[in-house]
Amino acid sequence: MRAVLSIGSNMEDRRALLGTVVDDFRADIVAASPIFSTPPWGVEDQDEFLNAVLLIDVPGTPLQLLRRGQALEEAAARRRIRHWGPRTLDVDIVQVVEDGKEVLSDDPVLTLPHPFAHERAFVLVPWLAADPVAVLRGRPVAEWVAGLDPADAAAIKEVGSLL
Ligand code: A4P
Ligand code: MG
Repeated sequence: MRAVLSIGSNMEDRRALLGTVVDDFRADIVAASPIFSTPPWGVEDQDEFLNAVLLIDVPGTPLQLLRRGQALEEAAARRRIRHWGPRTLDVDIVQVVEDGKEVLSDDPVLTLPHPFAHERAFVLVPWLAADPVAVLRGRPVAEWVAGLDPADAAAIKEVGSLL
C-alpha cells in the first residue's frame, strides 16, 4: 500500500518531533519533501508550524497505519486540547493508493482522502515537492497548487531538509 503522510508540529522541538516520524518509517520512505514553515491554518492565533510530506510504501491496512501514526503522536505526549489547535505532533494520512487506485472512505475514524488536503497549502506545496506527479481526487496536485490563493502558497517557506 502506498500512502501519503502529512506531518506537522508547532510546539517544543518541532524538527526533532518531525524526525521521530522519519525514524519510525525510515525503511518505508519512497520520497520526502523538505521541511516547510507554514502559517497556522484554521485557528490562526497559534505559533507557526513546521510541515512536511512523506510518501511511504507500507504493509498492512490503512487503519493499522492510522494507529501507527497515533502511537507517534502519543509518544510526542500530544494533548488534544483544542480542535485545530497547537500540537507537538500531528500525523495525518492524506491519501492511500492500493492497486493504483485512490482509496475512498467516509468513515470519521479514517476519512480518505483527508477531507481538507486539497485546500491546504501546507499539505499541497510539500506534497508537490515530494512527488511532482501526484494526483489527488483525480486532479494533479500541481493543479491544486496552482489554484491556491497565491498569498497562501507564497507563505509556505522551505526551511531545511527532512531526511
Ligand atoms: N481521522 C479521520 N481521518 C483521518 C486521516 N485521514 N488522517 C480522525 C488522520 N486522522 C484522521 O484527529 C481527529 C480524528 O481524526 C482522529 O481521531 C482520527 O481518527 P486529531 O489529530 O486527533 O484532532 P485534530 O488535530 O484536532 O483534528 P484534525 O482534523 O486532525 O486536525 P487537522 O486536520 O490535522 O488539522 N496549520 C498548519 N499550518 N499546519 C498544520 O499542520 N494542522 C492543523 C490540524 C490545523 N492547522 C494547521 C495544521
Ligand atoms: Mg490529525
